[in-house]
Amino acid sequence: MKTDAAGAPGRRASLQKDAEKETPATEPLGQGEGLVWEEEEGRATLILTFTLRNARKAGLSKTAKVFETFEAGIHHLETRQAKKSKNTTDDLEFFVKCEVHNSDVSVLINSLKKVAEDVKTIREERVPWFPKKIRDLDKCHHLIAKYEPDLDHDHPDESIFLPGFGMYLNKPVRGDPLPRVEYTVQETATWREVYRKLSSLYPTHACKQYLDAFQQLEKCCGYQEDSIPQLQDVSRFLKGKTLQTGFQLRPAAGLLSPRDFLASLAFRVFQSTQYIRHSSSPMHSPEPDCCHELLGHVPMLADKEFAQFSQAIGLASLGSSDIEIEKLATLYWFTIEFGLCKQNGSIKAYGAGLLSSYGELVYALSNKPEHKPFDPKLTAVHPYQDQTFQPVYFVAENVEDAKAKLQKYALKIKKPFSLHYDPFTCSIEVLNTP
Ligand code: NLE
Ligand code: FE
Repeated sequence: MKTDAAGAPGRRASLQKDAEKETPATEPLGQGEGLVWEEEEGRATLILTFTLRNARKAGLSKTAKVFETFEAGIHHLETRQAKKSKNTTDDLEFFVKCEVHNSDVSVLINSLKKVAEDVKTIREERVPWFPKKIRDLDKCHHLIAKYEPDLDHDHPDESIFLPGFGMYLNKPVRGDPLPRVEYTVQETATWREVYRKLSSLYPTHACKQYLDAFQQLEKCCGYQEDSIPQLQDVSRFLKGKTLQTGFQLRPAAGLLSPRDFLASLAFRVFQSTQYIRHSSSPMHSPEPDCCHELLGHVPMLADKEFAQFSQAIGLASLGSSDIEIEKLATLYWFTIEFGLCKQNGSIKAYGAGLLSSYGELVYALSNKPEHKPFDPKLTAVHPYQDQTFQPVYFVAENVEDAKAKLQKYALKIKKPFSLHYDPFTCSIEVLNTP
């Protein structure tokens, strides 16, 4: 986040009189940073400055024509007399903020160069599109195909690609309630096995926040070994009065792109799969399934501090570059998925990937893997793999401390704007935009 005036070209493009007071004569209008915001449906917002010579005789209408030709939506247009010109009354400097189709950006700039001088988009920086309202999450459903059924015959969950599973792979549609799924006897048997084994480990292996929430879920939300809880009921429970972390679940068809997945966390929305792992490998699945969501993620999302931690990663991801997204996804991986924390002199698990896998939960708290202290800067660039157990786990002092460290880290991510989340309207306010 930049707060200096140079980071806000809109503010520098003051009216003609003010410009004379504030802007040194040699500095062009709008000097600062040029941003191209990727808008929905392929539209970009563009900041331009240029000089028009002999504006009185020619040029003004030609300039306007360029914007008309590309059907640019003008958000802001200002002019002032050019400072360095001999012919001051007739040369104009322009500052224009407009919106055009992504594919027209460079053609428009080239056309402008034919009629005007000093055309600048001033250090162009692309800001990736991100959702601003909760309903924009309808566009955040890009899947990552981790396994190719034709190529990866060893993958235990190959059945999730079979047509019969189609009914679980619901593409969420705006306003759709979470679908209720009728699980088969075999699927429920898999759940039973996973549930029974894991709940015997939790008292010694799971962190306190997890245990408290799990107890609540068993008491009030139908968590039990004989039936798979419905996402709809669990979502209502998380959002409702009892716990009030405001998290809600949303159906996802599989593993989502990190950008889309993290963006939903900013709105306290957790995208969850609904199908269940293959019965041949109940104690570990390399990718998410409903055992992982319900036993791994849901209890932790019921904890206030943890919910804030999750949302903080989500907010940090909005509008971030691909490199930053990769780092945040790595942080997510080593905390929300595979995090450990200290508790009363011992180490416990709070990561969902551990709490949903009997095999890895036992292994993670044994002396086999390496344990390192959680430090966002180092953790964010630590290599990870997603095929089998992790060789390294990061240990946080506690959830509060992890949250504080993460928030400090997030503040250092460079963005030419800042964000504010309004929990009442579930929308993002973008501040300091050009
Ligand atoms: N290994 C986890 C499990 O077996 O439930 C799933 C991890 C998904 C990232
Ligand atoms: Fe997960």
